[in-house]
Amino acid sequence: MKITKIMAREVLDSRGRPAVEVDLYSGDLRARSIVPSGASTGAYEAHELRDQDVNRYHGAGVLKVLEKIENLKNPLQKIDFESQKDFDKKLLELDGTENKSNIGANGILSLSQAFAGLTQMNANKNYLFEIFNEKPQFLPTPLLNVINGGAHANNSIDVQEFMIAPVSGVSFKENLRIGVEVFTHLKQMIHKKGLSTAVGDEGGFAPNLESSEVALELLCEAIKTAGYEPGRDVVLALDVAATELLVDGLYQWKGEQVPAAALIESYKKWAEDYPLASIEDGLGEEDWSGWASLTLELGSKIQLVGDDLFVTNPKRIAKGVQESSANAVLIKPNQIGTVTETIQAVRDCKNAGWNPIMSHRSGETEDVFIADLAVGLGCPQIKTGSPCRGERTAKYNQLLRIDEYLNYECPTLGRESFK
Ligand code: 2PG
Ligand code: MG
Repeated sequence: MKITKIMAREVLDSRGRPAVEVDLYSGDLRARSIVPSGASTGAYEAHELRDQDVNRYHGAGVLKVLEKIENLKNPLQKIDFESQKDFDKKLLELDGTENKSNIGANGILSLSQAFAGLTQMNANKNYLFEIFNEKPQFLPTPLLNVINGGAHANNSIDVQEFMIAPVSGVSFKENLRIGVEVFTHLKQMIHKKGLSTAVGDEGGFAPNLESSEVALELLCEAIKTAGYEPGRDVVLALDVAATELLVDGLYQWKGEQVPAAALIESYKKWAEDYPLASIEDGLGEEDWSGWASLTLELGSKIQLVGDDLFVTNPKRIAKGVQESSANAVLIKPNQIGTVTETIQAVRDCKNAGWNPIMSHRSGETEDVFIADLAVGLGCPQIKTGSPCRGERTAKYNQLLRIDEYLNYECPTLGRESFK
């Protein structure tokens, strides 16, 4: 496929920060892609290039990336690309750095994702997922982030994300409905307590609850009030984002400075007291030994997901597999920077018998790329915020369309999606 025209522009993400959007043309075909951005970013993520010019968007502008893309026009338009792999390889070559700091991962991924869009059009497919797999065997279970704390909220809760995962529905559509019903009851319950029901960056509530335990209790109650059984119909998942809790090598946890062992004790207790199916970033991104202990203690019982720990990087995933550091990986395309490397990360996970979980960023866009990618790559779960705020529902709505397109015959794995 030949690229005939490239347009790149500065648009906005859901936090009102600049993001890179690319339009890639091949003859009459045009594919568009926008790249999201994180707040609790891992230190080992591919580099997100920003202008650092304080006179524009407080330094967050992306004009430099647009300039870099301008310079890529010539080399990219000369080649007839055979595949995504081919295209991404060329991008990496032109960037020439290990962490994509030359063009910026935001620049590279916008081109890479747009190329996937062109491939879809060129192959005359209705949906993007079909270029990865035309006959997916299951649709992902949604992980809906409904209560926010940590770096994503202004309250005193240590844990960054409290998620509900509806598992007893026969289809994605049914599971989403169950999740939304619980979300609605949760809102009423928070309102009755006289607390704020304003939503945070990912559409979850950020009420001023006293502790993580209170949040977990509240979730179980909301599930019951909605007419469902915690553990059977809906399970819970957390993103602790523990790197954010580290101060001088110790974790700020429940108002004290503690070592990893104290957090592991809390998780063991929670796993007994609540229908907890998954904990993401239970420890910090450098705490490899802590992660190994955590996995030894809890890995046979629940899903332990590395986000900042692995940053979707095949090299870090390989280290984790070797050291039995976790049993699942959060997959964020912009942490690694190309579609090809994202596919590789998912493949490596599966080869290790680990779950790949597709994920959004806290600063998202209307682009639904990850919804199709989750389906096409066979990710058992997708985490893309609460069922409110347009940039979050955009992904869930795309999955509803895909569910319909597949005649509601493509099941979800239910509780099995956490195995
Ligand atoms: C996370 C994400 C997404 P951010 O920590 O998993 O929920 O947050 O995009 O801010 O890194
Ligand atoms: Mg995370």
